[in-house]
Amino acid sequence: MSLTHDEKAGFVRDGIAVRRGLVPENLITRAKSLIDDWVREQMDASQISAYTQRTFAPELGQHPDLLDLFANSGAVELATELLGDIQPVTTTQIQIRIPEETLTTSQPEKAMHVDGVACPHLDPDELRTFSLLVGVVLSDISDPDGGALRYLPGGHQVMARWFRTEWSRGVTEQVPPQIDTESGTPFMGKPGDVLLMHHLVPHSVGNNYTLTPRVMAYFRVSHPHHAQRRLEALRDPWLDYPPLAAITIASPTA
Ligand SMILES: O=C(O)CCC(=O)C(=O)O
Repeated sequence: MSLTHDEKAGFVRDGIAVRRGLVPENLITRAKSLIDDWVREQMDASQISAYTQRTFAPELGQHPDLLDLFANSGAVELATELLGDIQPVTTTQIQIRIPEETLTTSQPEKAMHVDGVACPHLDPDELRTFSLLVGVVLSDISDPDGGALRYLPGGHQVMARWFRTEWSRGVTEQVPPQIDTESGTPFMGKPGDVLLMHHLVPHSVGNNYTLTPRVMAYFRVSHPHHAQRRLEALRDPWLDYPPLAAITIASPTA
């Protein structure tokens, strides 16, 4: 399992790589059935806001059938190829966008942000950053209005510049104004597709106006040194990506 030179160059330029159909069907079926059971039997409708901020199915965060989506699908190899070395991944985040029509309370949208910086539910001084977000599609996402994740290709460069020149700890804005107003590219896909997204790519998510829940499993992957240099990694987008050094040197705007 490996990324082509074009995929790596695309990742340097856009902050994104997508591998369609990477996760085998049996892993998707097991994960989906666990989540469906949780929704039917354990989901508390009054907690939709809290699940949206953190994770749906918190009880399943360390379930081996969910961790397998990353560990036994080839995704771990792709992440390691980008970062050189990774910290073990021990939890899964499940994000469901519930069809508006079936909601009894509203599900908050998420404005453009990068994860772990100035999160509305965290102390603005606290950084909960990582190096790479890996998203596994668990439902059919064929309508951009179906609660698709929206990302800004190339936004990692803008964010790094903002962190270097304007931002400081305690700032409550999540992104600079020119990014806040962007609507982003919807990430569409089918169960088993995998998104590899640089930690500085801004993204948002809106309501689901279809009749089908949109389900994603996310894995937050860190370079082993990330925790000791969170601030530096916000300002230098390639600090956590030593294997990409040759490509980033060849394209200096990256
Ligand atoms: O896909 C989603 O629901 C949004 C995930 C996200 O942006 C987050 O959890 O920070």
